Parts: sequence; structure tokens; C-alpha cells
Amino acid sequence: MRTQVGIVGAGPAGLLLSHLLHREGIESVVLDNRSRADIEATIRAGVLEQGTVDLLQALGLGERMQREGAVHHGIELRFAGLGHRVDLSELTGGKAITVYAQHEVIKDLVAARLGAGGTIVFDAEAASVHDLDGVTPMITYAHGGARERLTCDFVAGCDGFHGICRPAIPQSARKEFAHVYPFGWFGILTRAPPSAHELIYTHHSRGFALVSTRSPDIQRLYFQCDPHDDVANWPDERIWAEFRARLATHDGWTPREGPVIQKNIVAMRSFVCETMRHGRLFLAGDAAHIVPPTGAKGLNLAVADVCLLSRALAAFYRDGRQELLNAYPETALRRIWRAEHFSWWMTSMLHQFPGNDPFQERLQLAELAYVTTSRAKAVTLAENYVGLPLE
Ligand code: RFL
Ligand code: PHB
Repeated sequence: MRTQVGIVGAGPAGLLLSHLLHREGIESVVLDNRSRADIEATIRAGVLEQGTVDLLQALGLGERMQREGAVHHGIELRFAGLGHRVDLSELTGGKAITVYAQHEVIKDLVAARLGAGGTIVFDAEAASVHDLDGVTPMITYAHGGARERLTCDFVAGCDGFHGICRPAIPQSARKEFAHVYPFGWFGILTRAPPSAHELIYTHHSRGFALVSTRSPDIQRLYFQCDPHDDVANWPDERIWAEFRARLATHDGWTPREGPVIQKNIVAMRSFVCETMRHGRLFLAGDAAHIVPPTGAKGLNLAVADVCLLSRALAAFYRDGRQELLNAYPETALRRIWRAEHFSWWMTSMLHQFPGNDPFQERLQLAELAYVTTSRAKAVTLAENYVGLPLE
């Protein structure tokens, strides 16, 4: 097979890139090692920044999101048994976030690509990328028991943190930065009505907890856990007891409980590979960077990356201009490092660190008190949370 841009990975980055390129008249093929059903059912992110929402709408991809997503104008920070609302919209000149599950975004993107005659090869495991220094790089992949090749002008590595594209850049050429947190998130989906109108981020001596939502009938909640814990250790009753303890307020608030229909444990790390380009290979999304989910930035960063990358590729195909392609890593990294800092800051402020140093905890509470009383600090949180403007 031959195409202009060979895209490894049908996550938000790969699918949106394919869509954006199509609008510029650039052909692409997307490969993913999973089935369509699998991709469309994987539970991950939930929060879309204002800029992500505006972009999906401008691209004609926002119809179901507008109908089924929930616009939230604020969040609650809960600590020392009290809730404090951060009015995102008031603090940012009217911006908001939308809660709409990542797999719903994926469904919309897959439908749009296939509807426009785009090629997504599911169950296609990319094995290697070749000739990145030449003008016709090539991807080898396994599909239906056969070994196939995709020849292209450019390879977009949108294959997530565990993909094959980043490791294809020689180690000696890769500039990477990593930080692993000594805790994970235990995430559940429950069949219950919403516990609150807005997301609740909770600091508690037993550890962080987050109340989010998916729909009027399905809720998404998380609590900080040992990253090596096992979901089998957590029957429903133990899960709800933990949420009740961490989310308790002085006025007796409790979450709405229901059967737990899904549980998983997520590791928490910060990671940046600054080498987002190697010859004709370009990395985007989780393939290049990871943030802990506390800032709700991962999917939104993937969207920002591919906006830049599609614009750079369009300039190349339209006028043969290489400047935007050359500038892609530097331009993308400005937003990436801002989001890395914000995600690290939110994580550091809200989680318990092993050792439970009381001095650290006092600092966290002082920071939370400041965020919820100083307009300047609240604006800092709000403008980052709803998302800085796309470049
Ligand atoms: P993805 O989504 O990981 O997609 C990569 C795709 O590449 C495929 N792949 C391969 N295909 C072919 N051959 C190979 N060798 C391949 N290797 C991998 C994989 O099958 C997959 O389909 O990366 P992408 O597109 O960069 O998107 C990134 C986002 O998925 C991620 O950043 C977010 O989910 C992070 N995240 C959140 N982001 C937000 O913006 N807002 C949130 O509220 C939010 N909450 C979260 C999150 C991530 C979480 N988890 C599970 C890590 C909450 C959680 C719990
Ligand atoms: C989610 O709903 O999955 C979610 C919400 C906020 C976050 C992370 C995840 O910070």
C-alpha cells in the first residue's frame, strides 16, 4: 500500500490527524493493532477543553457531543471537609469544559473517516518503521496473518505511550524526561445517578478522590491507590466505604452509590520526549508525552499536537514549505510543558505522598486555601483547566 501520510494508531491523535489532513486534500492510512469494537469501548478520558470542543464543532464532528456531552462551568475543590467552587466560566471570560467520554469522541471520528471514504486498518499491528531519513519511509505491519508494507511520504507516530514509533528513534538521539508518581488511580464506572452537578476534586488524609460523570445513569469516580494494588482486592462495598470516607463533608454529604460495572487501576507518570521529529517520523499525543490525569490534559494535548502537525503538513504539500514541519517540536513543546507543569501541580496539591509528611500536607492545604480565596490563583487554575488557546 502507498499513501501520503502513514499514521500508526487510531486513538484521538491518529484519527483526528487523518480527518484534518483529509480536509487539506492529503491522503492518509491509519493502522491500529486493535479491533474497531475494542477501540470504541476503551474507557479513558472524560474532560474536553473549550478549544477541543470548539475545534470538533468547527470540523463538523460535534453534533453528538453537543447533544450528549455535559457542559460544566465550574469544578469543586474539596478539602478539610468543605467544598469550594471554582467558577471556571466567570474566571476565564465565559469558557467551560465538556464532559464527553473519549470513546464517544473515537466513535465520532471513526464514523467521520469511514463516511468520507478514509482508510483505517483495524487489527493491523505495526512492527517497524524504516527509511526515516529518506523521502519514502515505510511501515511494516501484520494484518490477517500476512506481513504488509505501507510506503508513505511521512510517518505520524500516534501509537500512544507503549507504541513502536518513539522507540524507532535511536536512543542516542532521543531527549526524554520522566517522573513516576508513587501512587495510581483506581477508576470505577457505576450505574447510579450523578452525585453532583460538577466534578469534585478532593484532598483527604486517606488520599485523593475524584467524582466525575458520564451520563445521567453512569458515573465515573476515582480514588488514589497503591499502583501495585489489584482490583480483585476491592469488592463494591469496600470501594464505596473508601469513597464515603474521602468525600465526607462536615454537612454529611455522601455519593450516590450503585453497582460497580467496571474497575481498573491506572499508573501515574509525567513523561516528555522532546525529540518529536526524526527525519520523516513525527510523534504526536501520548507517543510523545504523558501527564497524570489530574489536570485532564492528555487527550486535549493530543488534539493540540495534531492541529499543529496537520497545518505543517498542509504547508509542505501546498507550497513545498518545510518551516512549519521544522518548527513542529518547538511549537508543540511550549504547550506540552505548560500542561506538564499544570498536571504535576494539580497532582502534587491533591494527593497523599507515601511517608505522609505533615509539613507537606500543611503546604498542600495552604495552596488549596489560596486557590480558593485568591482570584489571581483561581484564574491560574481555571485558564489552564479550560485550556489555553490553541496556537
Ligand atoms: P492512544 O489513545 O493511546 O491511542 C494510541 C493507539 O495506538 C494503537 N497502537 C498501535 N497500533 C498499531 N500498531 C502498534 N504497534 C500500536 N501500538 C499502539 C493503540 O491500540 C491505540 O489505539 O493515544 P493518543 O491518540 O495520543 O491519545 C491520548 C489519550 O488517549 C490520552 O492522553 C487520554 O486518555 C488521557 N486522559 C485524559 N485526557 C484528557 O484530555 N482528559 C481527561 O479527562 C483524561 N482522563 C486520561 C484520563 C487517561 C486515563 N488513563 C486510562 C490513562 C483518565 C484516565 C484514567
Ligand atoms: C474522567 O471523567 O474520566 C476524568 C475527569 C477529570 C480528570 C480525569 C478524568 O481530571
